[in-house]
Amino acid sequence: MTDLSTFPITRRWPAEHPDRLQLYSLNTPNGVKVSIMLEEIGLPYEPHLVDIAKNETWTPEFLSLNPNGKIPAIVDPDGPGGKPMGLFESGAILLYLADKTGRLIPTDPCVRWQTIQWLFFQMAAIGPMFGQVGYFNRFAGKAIEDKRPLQRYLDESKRLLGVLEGRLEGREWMMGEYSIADVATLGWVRNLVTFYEARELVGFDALSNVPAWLERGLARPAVKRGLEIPKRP
Ligand SMILES: N[C@@H](CCC(=O)N[C@@H](CS)C(=O)NCC(=O)O)C(=O)O
Repeated sequence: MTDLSTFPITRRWPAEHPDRLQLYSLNTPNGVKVSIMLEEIGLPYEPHLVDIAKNETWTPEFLSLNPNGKIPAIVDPDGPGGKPMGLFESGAILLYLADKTGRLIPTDPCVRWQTIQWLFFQMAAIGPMFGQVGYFNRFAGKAIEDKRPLQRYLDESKRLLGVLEGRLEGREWMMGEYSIADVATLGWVRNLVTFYEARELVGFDALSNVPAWLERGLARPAVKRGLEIPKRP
């Protein structure tokens, strides 16, 4: 039986099936990237709910796996060389799982790098900007009277959606084929126009390729399942 006791995170979130990949997460737009990916590739895993509303990412056990105190994070008992490995940052986890299974990343070197480029576009632009819209439009920042911060992030999010709209022209998915770039981006676009209540503010319905892509993505059974794992309490 695999021994994960060298990972302090397993003391707070014990592994019932230590031979399976351990996922520490919550169904936020960053969290669901990994659960969607795991559902897509069918790798056995054990999800553990980390309640960010209770500051559980700031506990010593969680910080031992991710010193940056953010979900998602994983421990793969069958890491490189068959040895257990911990990993955080959703983009790194997606790339790791894609390489481990040979799934959702093209093998042609040029197309592979372009997939990584669009993954970074999500990580560096879509996620941080849409997240600020959430803060200023829906959460604590909503009470701030000066609307310039909200407007700044709305403008940038609208511009980014325009980039995505262009990329999806003539393509079903961001790389043509469904890939980790879509896995990373779907949950963020969904959140922007639902949970963050910015659908009208970013002019979503004036677009055509992005809404059609989102609908296609949300219809995938693995996406439907992944969006609920681990479910918010
Ligand atoms: N760049 C990180 C961002 C992760 C992140 O921001 N996670 C949020 C939830 S979506 C979190 O754990 N927040 C808890 C907190 O800051 O207290 C990634 O993609 O993994």
